[in-house]
Amino acid sequence: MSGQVKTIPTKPFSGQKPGTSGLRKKVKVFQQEHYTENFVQAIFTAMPGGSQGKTLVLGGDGRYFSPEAAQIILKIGAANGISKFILGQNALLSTPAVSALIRSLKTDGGILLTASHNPGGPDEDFGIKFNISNGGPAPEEVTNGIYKVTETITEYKIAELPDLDLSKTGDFELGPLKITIVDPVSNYLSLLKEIFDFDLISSWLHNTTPKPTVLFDALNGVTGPYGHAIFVETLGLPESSVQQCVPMSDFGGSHPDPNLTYAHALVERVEKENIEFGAASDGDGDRNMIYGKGAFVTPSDSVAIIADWAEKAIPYFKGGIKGLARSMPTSGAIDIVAKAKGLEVFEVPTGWKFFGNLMDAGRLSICGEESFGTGSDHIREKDGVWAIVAWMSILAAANKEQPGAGINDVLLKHWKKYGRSFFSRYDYEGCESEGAEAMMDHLRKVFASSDFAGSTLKATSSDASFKVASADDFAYTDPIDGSVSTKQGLYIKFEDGSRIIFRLSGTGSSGATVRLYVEKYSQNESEYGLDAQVGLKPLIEVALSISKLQEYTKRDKPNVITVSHVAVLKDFVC
Ligand code: VG1
Ligand code: CO
Repeated sequence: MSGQVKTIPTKPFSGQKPGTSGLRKKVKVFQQEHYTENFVQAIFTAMPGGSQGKTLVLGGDGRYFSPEAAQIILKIGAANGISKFILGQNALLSTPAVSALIRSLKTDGGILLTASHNPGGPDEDFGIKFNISNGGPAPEEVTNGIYKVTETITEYKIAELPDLDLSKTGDFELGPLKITIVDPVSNYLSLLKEIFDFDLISSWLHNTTPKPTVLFDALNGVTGPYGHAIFVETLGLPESSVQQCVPMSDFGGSHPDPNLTYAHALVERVEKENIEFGAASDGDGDRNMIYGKGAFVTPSDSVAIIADWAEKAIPYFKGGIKGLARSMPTSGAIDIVAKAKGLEVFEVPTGWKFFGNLMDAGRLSICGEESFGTGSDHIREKDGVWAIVAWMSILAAANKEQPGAGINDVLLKHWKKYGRSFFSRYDYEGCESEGAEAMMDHLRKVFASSDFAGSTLKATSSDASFKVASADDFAYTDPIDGSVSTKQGLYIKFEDGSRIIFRLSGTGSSGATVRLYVEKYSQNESEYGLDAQVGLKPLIEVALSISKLQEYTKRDKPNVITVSHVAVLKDFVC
């Protein structure tokens, strides 16, 4: 086994098109003979500048099939001239940690083994994603190139090598490959220590009376060791302040998705023990949820509030903020902060890959997505643990101004200053693709009619009505490289500033997920305490009737509703 290269004949598999964030399919699909190999070969073939002599980072959330996929990638990489791989121990690295390693070690990119917040295990999801040398997800130009190769592939190259022992850190050689296996946490932790003032956070946690209680939940995903290193080892909190912190290949059988539905173990303890600050992250560590006693921060508010406090609470931003951004469906709360601060603000399509160019060009510092993704230009992925430490920094700073301030105080103060954007997302998971596509086509036809703009849409259970200002398929021209992305979600904007958006998910592994987003802005203080569900009801009725969603998808209820105060798992009705 000298690393001799074998050329294996193969045939294309259909559907190897990377979605919003990499290729995600059921494990059983990846386990088919040649399936994973084809896609991995396509990454090496389509890699910008070719694969010869490149150094790549490799790691992921530790989900089922990760060790097998890592071995395949090493062998196909060796056969394609890759010179070095830097791996996380046991192939574990959070998505933000991969991005940080690519940037600090100046590698040519990385391969991530993750399906993020999707469940794991032999019957669940696996995923592979390619990141480029800036540390961010490959842009569409590259992912389209990868997809093109998968459509015509006839052979792949693989080196005959023994499996690598992934469990030991250090420098190794594997045939022609140089290998370094690193502790997954240390590089990332030093980066966070450069960004944040841990002494400030520590002093808030230890010198306040009564001491604020904290709970971090890794949902059995990859951030367990990161959370332990931060909360217990760095901040000196008790072991009881972290839970579900051992990465499991099936995430303990649940969804590693930090929302009020799937992070119920956190929600229950926060409520029962009246915990001041609770937080969770997803399977691969790029998402976050902030939840303290009686206070849930919507991701759209979270990014706006971080942007508002950044210069005051986070040393990394002391020199100033360059610009702000959000994905299209995310509420406009951050736009209002940008306006107040005189900063540029960008609206990009859903998916973190669209923020990278703006950051590289020095025009973007802080950005977020409504889907529990928040981050900054310290790396090129969204960063769950960063967002959680950012929120602790804000609370520490807020306590200096107003002793005893909690999450609710920060929220209320923000709304009083800037107004409140009510926001809600309905997810209809597991729909038939045909019906979901037909609903989108139906909406496109409605939008195309000349009298739609200017028409009035009425709610079904009240007198509320909304006048359409504009309606279209969202398209984006990247301000840096001029690339155009079309069909990024259907939106209706109303004259009062409210919005309705429909998108089909690009991260599911089978069938279709319809996402319906609604937003309404209010400057009426008496409404700030309202449950978003109440304030948004008329808009939701309008959305359901104009889209004929129930007719097309045969679903009368969503699976997950994310709103300002509560997210509930509805009965699955199909
Ligand atoms: C979802 C979210 C999107 C996010 C993407 C990846 O995509 O809506 O905002 O960037 O997941 O997140 P979609 O196409 O299913 O709506 V993660 O944590 O999977 O890397
Ligand atoms: Co994720």
